[in-house]
Amino acid sequence: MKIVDANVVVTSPGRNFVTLEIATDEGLTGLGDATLNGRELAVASYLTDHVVPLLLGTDPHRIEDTWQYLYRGAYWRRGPVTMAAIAAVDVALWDIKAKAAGLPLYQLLGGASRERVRTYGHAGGRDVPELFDSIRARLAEGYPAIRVQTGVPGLTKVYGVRSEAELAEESAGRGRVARPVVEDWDTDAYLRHIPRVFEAVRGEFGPELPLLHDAHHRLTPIQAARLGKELEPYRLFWLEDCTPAENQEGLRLVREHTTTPLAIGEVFNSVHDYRTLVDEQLIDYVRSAVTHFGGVSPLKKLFDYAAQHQIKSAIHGPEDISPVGMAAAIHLDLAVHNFGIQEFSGHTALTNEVFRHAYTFADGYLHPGEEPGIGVELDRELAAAHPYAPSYLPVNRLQDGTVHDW
Ligand code: CS2
Ligand code: MG
Repeated sequence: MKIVDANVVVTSPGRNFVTLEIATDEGLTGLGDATLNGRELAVASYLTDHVVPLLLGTDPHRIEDTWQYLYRGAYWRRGPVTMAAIAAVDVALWDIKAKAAGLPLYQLLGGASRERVRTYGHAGGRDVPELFDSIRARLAEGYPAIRVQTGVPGLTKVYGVRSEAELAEESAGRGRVARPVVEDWDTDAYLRHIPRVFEAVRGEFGPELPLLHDAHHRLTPIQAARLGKELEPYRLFWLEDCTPAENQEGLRLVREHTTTPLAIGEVFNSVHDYRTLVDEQLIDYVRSAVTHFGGVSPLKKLFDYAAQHQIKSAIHGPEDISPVGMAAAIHLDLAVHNFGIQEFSGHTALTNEVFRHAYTFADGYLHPGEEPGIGVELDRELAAAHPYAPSYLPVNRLQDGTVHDW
């Protein structure tokens, strides 16, 4: 079999997605997700200008060799743009291989290790009553675990905190912004507030519901250590991205002070970003996305490495991972032994029409379906009817104007 064509499709059915479609001389096609939120066109160009010409004429069955060729051959290694581009190739080739075998991808990854894939959903509210409503909405949708984010008194706009109405606006694409929105931040106010929020949530929803919280890299190690300690009575499933992730050594201090489980990795793009964290067992969950980590091949290797340290998988699955990236994730979730949990927010009805997928979400659990390959089809016409629209992630400033991690 030979690759005869490859195209990059940038579409915006509410938010931007970058998709690579590879076609072979035997009529099989494969899809890969290369979406990098806020920097989409950089990956599209990397693929179109520098990767697609190298793929034409090559054997799509040689996934590992192609991966190494693109990674080592470029000389300039790692980085989100490069690794999202390589991820799209990797997933598209796995899609083709699994279709050629007539099997769903998870069968090629070792087969199912479980019947279904546990998820967590997002709840948020500007204040506690609004948060409770949002938690109730997620519970009604069947989510067995819930990420809890809230507004902080005195701050006007905090990442991850939206009313249900704002969330609907955003998913419909009306939240797209041509320049980053500026949010505000005060760490002391946040640290004073969050333990009280979790106390209230436990009081209302009881001791059993698995609760997660994302600190989005905004704390120093000593601040994160204190937060982890103060949240211990509320027994979190995890505290996510508590410190700037690139300082792996910083997590030592957090770990020494708290038994709150730690999760990290959505901004990582290679195993080297995890070395200290895994070797020293400083975290409990690795949270990279298939789409940003170079694909299914390297993420499976990371999970196998993490398993030796009793660390579990928790693939990043926000709305900005396309259904193609989600499908690849769900196949991997079903197959790996050290699966932990899968983040899942779902997509709008329009997005699900552009990317028709075999995976299903029922009672809070996902299943990849039994279609050969990853089980996603791209409706090119519908995709073309919703062209790219510039959109940015927010920035965060302290009250004196200093830029802060968001
Ligand atoms: C978040 C993401 O899903 C998460 O845990 O941290 O929403 C993240 O902010 C976005 O994927 C950025 O594009
Ligand atoms: Mg996060």
